Amino acid sequence: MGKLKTAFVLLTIFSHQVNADCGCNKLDRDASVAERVDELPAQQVCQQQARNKNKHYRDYYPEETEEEIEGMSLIPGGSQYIGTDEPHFIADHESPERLVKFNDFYLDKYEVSNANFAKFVEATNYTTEAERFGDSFIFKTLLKPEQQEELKDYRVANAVWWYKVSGVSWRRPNGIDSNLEGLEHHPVVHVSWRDAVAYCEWAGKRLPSEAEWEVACRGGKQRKLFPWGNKLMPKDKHWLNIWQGDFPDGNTEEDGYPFTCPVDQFRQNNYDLYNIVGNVWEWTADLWQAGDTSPSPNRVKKGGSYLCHKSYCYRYRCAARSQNTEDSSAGSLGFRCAKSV
Ligand SMILES: [Ca+2]
Ligand SMILES: [Ca+2]
Repeated sequence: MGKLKTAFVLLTIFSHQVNADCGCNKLDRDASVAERVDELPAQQVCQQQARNKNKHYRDYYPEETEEEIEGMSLIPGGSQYIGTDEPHFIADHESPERLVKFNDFYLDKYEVSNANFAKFVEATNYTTEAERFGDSFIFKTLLKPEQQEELKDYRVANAVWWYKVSGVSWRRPNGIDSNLEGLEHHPVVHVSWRDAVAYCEWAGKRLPSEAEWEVACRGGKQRKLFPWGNKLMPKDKHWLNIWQGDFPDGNTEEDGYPFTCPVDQFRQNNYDLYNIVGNVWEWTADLWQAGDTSPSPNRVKKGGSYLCHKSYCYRYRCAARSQNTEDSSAGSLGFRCAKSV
């Protein structure tokens, strides 16, 4: 196969893998992502809302001595609206708003870090999919200009700021010459959905469902855009790691981070969750299209990343959602784990 043809095939294949980051994903979504329940009686809804109002998660069980799990928050079960009737990306099926019912569960306070993923790899000799494929996707500004020129045929169609680069993996997240020095407490990236599932299983945990993730994101609040409310920058502070300036050529880095930030950097809601929006996208357990039996189906990812900007990827809202195939990996995609009570 000639080089040009190879490049075309790669562009075609991988545009399906990471195109969600450019807002061009158009897959239909089946309605069964979240567990739906009938409308609760009004009194029960009021009780639930009162229970959820601006409380720290520990306040829900003042008389109980629930098991504390290191690095995890207990998300109290109940009913909560997820989704929105005011969708920004209709094709993403952010709407309709619906009430979901869920049990107590634990969720990692932080995205899984490189240090923790390294423990998993050391204990299991696990090889990630990106390592087996031999490449992954990184953002263009991580490449020198001459590297960008050399690899221009390996950009993603309709998202030419993504380059597929040989040798990039979680161990070399920012290019073939990079390493994890100084990134130990940054989120692990270049991990596929299957890699994330393997890690969570090793840790005695699991990936959260989309509904669980979104309920946790909302922090007990109803119908808010962000985990803390509707304003992007209350008190004129940065509450998440996204992109400031003009995408994709002018990141002013006003939040302090051009790429990933440490997993414990931005505390965002009353459930003590950090970077639940922004920093890196997070895999969830859910299929994008229910019943998809293809070999590598799309899975739902949530929360947006350090590359998101309102002008093209306004997906750092709790209701926002996107997808990638199970075997995809990129420098802006990680995960956190959940655990049933
Ligand atoms: Ca940033
Ligand atoms: Ca995140």
